[in-house]
Amino acid sequence: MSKFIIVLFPCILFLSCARKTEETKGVILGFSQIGAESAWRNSNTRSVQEAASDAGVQLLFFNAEQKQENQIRAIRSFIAYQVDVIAFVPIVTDGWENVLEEAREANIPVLICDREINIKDEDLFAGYLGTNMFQQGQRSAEFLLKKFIEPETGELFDEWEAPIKIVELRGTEGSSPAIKRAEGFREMLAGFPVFEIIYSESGDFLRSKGYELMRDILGNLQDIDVVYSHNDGMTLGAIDAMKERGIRPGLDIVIVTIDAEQAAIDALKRGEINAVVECNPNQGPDIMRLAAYLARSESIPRITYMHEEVFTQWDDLSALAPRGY
Ligand code: GYE
Repeated sequence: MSKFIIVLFPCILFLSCARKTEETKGVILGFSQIGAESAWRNSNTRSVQEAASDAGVQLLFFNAEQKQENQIRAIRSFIAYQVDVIAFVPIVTDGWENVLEEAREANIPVLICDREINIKDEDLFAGYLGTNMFQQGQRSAEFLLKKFIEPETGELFDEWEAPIKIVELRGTEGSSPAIKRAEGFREMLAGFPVFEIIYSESGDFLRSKGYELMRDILGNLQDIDVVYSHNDGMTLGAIDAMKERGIRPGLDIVIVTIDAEQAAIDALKRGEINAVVECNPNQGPDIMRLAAYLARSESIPRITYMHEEVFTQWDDLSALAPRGY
């Protein structure tokens, strides 16, 4: 029996791979990426490019260098080229009506990836594949509740003093991760007035801006208890600024960050970060799978979320596999 499984298993694997390639092979996919603002983004780009090549998808890839107008231009060029499917990562939520209308007129299905859009006519796109950013905000706040609040009494643990002062480093203004991560976080803390967000500013998801913001904040504000940062890049920059001032990240200031890059996991293991909320960039294989359905005019789910976890200072992370980004 066991021999049978050993022999059969690789065959099944081979057959399912072969079938996958067959379904996706030859699909022409136009993909507009927003740029290279973070290690997370670079990994997301790698995932899309590798998955396309594995699946035999012909990928037209454009990097918009953080400009919406470049993305709109790229999408128009995909329409002119008559690709089978258009996929794009909308840098901000608003302003996509016209170009999506043009895609619809050309009969080209559109898959929204990673970031969400805000649009009245939801039929202008076929579906969304990405991560649950509202939940990431909630999970970040959930960690703070565990860290600061005694579950039985609902009061602060003895070692803390109210109010708990929070600094928030937000992502790109008008982008869905910045909006949703802020909303989910606030919703979860709503019943706990001991938490006060004393400062909230956009660091554009950039490590350099995270550093600059934190340097300025530390010059102006005292007694910060928590930094909640919308991505690891900004967090790592903020940690540099704290160390320059002799502040011990993770001890003097509690740090919660989103993405789960290897560098953030390493900082968590060193005790310099207290919680890391995962945002999964490995979306390429699912994008190819959904693009293949759309190319065959089949419907896809309205929303597909990636699997994600939370890593905290209380977890044993010795067996955690290398992140790859
Ligand atoms: O968290 C950040 C990035 O859109 C979810 O964009 C993504 C965010 C990610 O550059 O690092």
